[in-house]
Amino acid sequence: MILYDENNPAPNPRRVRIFLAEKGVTIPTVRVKLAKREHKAPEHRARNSLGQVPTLELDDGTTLSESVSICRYLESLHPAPPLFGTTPLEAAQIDMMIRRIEFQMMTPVGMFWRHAHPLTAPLLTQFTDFGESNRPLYAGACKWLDREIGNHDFIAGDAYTMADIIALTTIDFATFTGLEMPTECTTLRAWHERVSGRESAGA
Ligand SMILES: N[C@@H](CCC(=O)N[C@@H](CS)C(=O)NCC(=O)O)C(=O)O
Repeated sequence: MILYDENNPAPNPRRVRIFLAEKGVTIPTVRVKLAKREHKAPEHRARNSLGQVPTLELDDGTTLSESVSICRYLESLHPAPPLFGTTPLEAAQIDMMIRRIEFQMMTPVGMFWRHAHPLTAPLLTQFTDFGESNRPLYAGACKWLDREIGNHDFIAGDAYTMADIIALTTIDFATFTGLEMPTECTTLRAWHERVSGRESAGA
């Protein structure tokens, strides 16, 4: 197996690296340099039709993309510790939080990155007012997640799961782009400190 990867701050490959670190599993990686547009080269597009990272290549040459799908596959191969829940209800709750974080938080972060950040300016026609309009959406999503965590230790309850990995990588990337977590999000901040203290967060 080979994981086609990219270094931080790219958030999506980091999801898979954190997942692997939590499992204690190592997979050989090949770096696909986004800054050099290697992800859009024909050989990488043959692995991932959208020309993105991460992509997992199996020993028979089959390729899998989408960070959450890659992690689901790896979860089947390495069930312990469980990161996608152990009961139908837990699995559904984790899935719900992953989808909500991706839509409510990652979408505004991605739009801000594409349309308001100087590093992406050479890559597309930016609509900076639109990009900036995602700043309050991200802040609102942080406040929503702050309330969702409530009295729980983790995003989807009392166990660390894939939902924590999605939220951590999204928030860290948001910070990199210049989007800040509102100061009143004290529960979210405490959660962030807790999960950032895990060894896997260094991935
Ligand atoms: N939904 C995909 C998103 C993958 C993605 O957007 N990866 C970024 C790097 S973090 C990328 O390849 N960007 C380049 C592009 O989209 O052209 C996943 O979860 O794997």
